[in-house]
Amino acid sequence: MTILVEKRSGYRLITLNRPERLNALTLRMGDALYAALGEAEADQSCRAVLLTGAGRGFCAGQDLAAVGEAPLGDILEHYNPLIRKIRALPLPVVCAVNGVAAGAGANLALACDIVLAARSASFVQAFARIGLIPDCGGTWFLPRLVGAARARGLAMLAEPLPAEMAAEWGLIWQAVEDGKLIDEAHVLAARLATQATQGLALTKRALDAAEINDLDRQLDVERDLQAEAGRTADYTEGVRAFLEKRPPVFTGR
Ligand code: T3D
Repeated sequence: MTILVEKRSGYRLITLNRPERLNALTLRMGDALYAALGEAEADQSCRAVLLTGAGRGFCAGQDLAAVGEAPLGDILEHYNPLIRKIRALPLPVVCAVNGVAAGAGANLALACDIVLAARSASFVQAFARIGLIPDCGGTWFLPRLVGAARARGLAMLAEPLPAEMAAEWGLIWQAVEDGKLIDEAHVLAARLATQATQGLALTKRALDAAEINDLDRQLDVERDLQAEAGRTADYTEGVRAFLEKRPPVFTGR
């Protein structure tokens, strides 16, 4: 099984599982990951996803021994839906980058909502080393996360960016002690699973929309999505809990 799924209380742990190849992606593995995300979305009890890798790497990108599986552009017909799925998933997706994240593997991580990385992990836009361009959203994520100059350096030099520097640059949320990574990621996923799920899903939509909107248009987006958030039971509960001076009990509805 190249993708392992474990149901936890309120969330699912999804593990990339080809450790002998640093979890390099094959088309079947990409499709299996897509299916696992779809199953998480369809499960009413699942309110967050935690993605990580088995072994010493997170994901080394496309399996270069399997590129003959399909023409280059066709490979992305399998991986692009994966990136779109993560971005559009109405659940928070936490990524625990346990080791090197290279090529499509780096950008798979960057597609997630909150990225934690072990201090020993690194991010490599490895594409330039083999004559390719950053894909799986790399050319979109990089300049938005770290700015134009750093995006170009990362993409064109293909040097590993250590986790701590990735956090300093704003590429990821946090670098964490290696031995604490998975526990901290579980705590975060479990915490997110108790939050106002629909509000978080709408937040994802608003932040993604902001990437292309001017302020005027974005204010309209916020108005419309806030109206949706305001119709959720969790909003009612959040306000009631505040007024009653107690912690809210959100149901994700
Ligand atoms: O259509 C399209 O658009 C194509 C899509 C492309 C998307 C992409 O992702 S392109 C980029 C592909 N990925 C890479 O170029 C990264 C290749 N890997 C590396 O540069 C290095 O392995 C790492 C920097 C990631 C890690 O280095 P290191 O020294 O820690 O590990 P290693 O010894 O290189 O790798 C360990 C094993 O995993 C090794 O196998 P072995 O020798 O023990 O049998 C290595 O060959 C294998 N491995 C690592 N990455 C890949 C891989 N095997 C296949 N494909 C890989 N991408």
